[in-house]
Amino acid sequence: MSVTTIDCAQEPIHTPGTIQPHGLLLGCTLPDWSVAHVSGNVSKFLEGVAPVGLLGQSLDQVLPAETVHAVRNQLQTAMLSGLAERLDCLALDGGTRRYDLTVHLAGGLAVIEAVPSMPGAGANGVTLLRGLAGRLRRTATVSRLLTLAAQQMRAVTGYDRVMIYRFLHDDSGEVVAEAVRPGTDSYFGLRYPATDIPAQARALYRRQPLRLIPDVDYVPVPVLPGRGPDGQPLDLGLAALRSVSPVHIQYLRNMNVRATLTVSLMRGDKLWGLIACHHSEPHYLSGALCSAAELFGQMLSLQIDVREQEQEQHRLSKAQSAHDRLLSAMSPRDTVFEDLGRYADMLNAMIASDGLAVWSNGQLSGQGVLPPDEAIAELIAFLGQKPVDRIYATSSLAEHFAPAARFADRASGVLAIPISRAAQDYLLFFRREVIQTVTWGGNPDKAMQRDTSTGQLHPRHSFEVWRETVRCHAQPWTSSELRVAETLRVALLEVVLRRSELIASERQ
Ligand code: BLA
Repeated sequence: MSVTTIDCAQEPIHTPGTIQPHGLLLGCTLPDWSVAHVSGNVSKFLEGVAPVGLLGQSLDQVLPAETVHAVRNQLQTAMLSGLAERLDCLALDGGTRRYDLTVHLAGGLAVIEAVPSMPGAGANGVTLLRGLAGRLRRTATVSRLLTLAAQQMRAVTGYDRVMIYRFLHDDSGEVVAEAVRPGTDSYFGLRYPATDIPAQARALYRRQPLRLIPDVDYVPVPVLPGRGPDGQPLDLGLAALRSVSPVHIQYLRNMNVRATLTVSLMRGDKLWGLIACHHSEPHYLSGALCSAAELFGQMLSLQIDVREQEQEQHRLSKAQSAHDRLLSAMSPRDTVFEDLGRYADMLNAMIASDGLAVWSNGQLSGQGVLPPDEAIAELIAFLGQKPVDRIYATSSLAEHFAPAARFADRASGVLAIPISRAAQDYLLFFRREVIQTVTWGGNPDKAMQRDTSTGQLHPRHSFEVWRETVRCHAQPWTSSELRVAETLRVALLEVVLRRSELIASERQ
């Protein structure tokens, strides 16, 4: 049976019915703050308290007044932010132990989670953030920034391996920076298929920016009762202690990873990537250090955003000035139609290409590496099916237009700018094939299997490096090139219009 990305995305990971055992969870109905859910491990943290005894009690009877007060206030913030909010170092009973709390709203219930505080742990968090703020601001490139961030994160949290994992256009991902303990395998540069982190998990990581799994071999603790008054299991989507999908647990075991921390990296409201940390032994981080790691992720996200915007802006303004030069050089009597060669350098300064051509009045004139003559008519017919009022661009023409596989070496990428409304005229940029070797962390075609007797999904066992040769792909057109192409389209239409007016007036 073939297993697809959709199969993986079906698992309701937000309602596992259990939590990880390193903390406790309470769910209270509102507005009366009566305990409606409790994790089966409360007696481990609160002496002499049995889980069932708590159900139905008011939170005031369970926790000290000061803690209840702080929790109530923090729930207000959580309701506004739609996220889980943290509270550090609070008492849960009359004893001396202190806990780090998170509070959020789920299905109308207030969900409170608590993990033991670690004295002094906050200091490391400050180090982490200070290091980032100071040094990272001064790094020029994104890749240097990411490597420094991985090193900084590893130095403070002590994980064996800290990776910056970046999502690509097809939701696969790549390890783009890494810091490892000497002797630990490197995953730098490896690609992983989209199914490794399915859609519902990516959606959760957008809302819940930090996930800690201190020990993959944990015994899950049930949340009692299994279903609430509405007959539904408690939604643990925003719960820090949420039990991890068994498929993912198996995945980590297959990778020989015993503990992880994952922090989301956002660009706008999109999940740009993850900081993914691995350890070969159980590894726990205090709530204070988790807060710092979460903030570190947010600061790094902003730094990535700033740099990517700067790069984009730089490319755009270079292209924009080439665009202006081109238009001031062109007159209605002398356009790209009359003399493409004269304008080729200016065009390529805007949008780099291996071949440049104009298709006008059923004829192609061009220069550089172009598709073979006999393929042109068919290619133009294919382009003719696309809307005339926008540019068309692909870096893998053969995927959309099968005959292109025959001339992939000459033109795997095409950017077509329609420059007249009635007749089918185009300015065409071509890019040759760039044969790529993608190094996957395990064969992506065998990323998952289904157990035919139980119907359950399993991740792959082997993460052995697997090389794939990708053909029929050109260097992708960047978003700034596409924006420039669109402005060029509008400007050329204008020039073409003036040219036809001129020709018409001369005929009279
Ligand atoms: C979750 N998979 C994840 C997560 C990562 C990865 C980072 C986030 C959860 C976490 O650890 O905190 C994948 N981890 C990686 C990758 C690297 C890494 C790519 O270190 C690279 C170095 N996984 C599968 C298959 C399925 C699957 C076949 O391989 C589905 C059938 C599912 N992965 C899966 C699920 C989750 C997940 C369901 C969510 C786990 C959870 O949050 O409960």
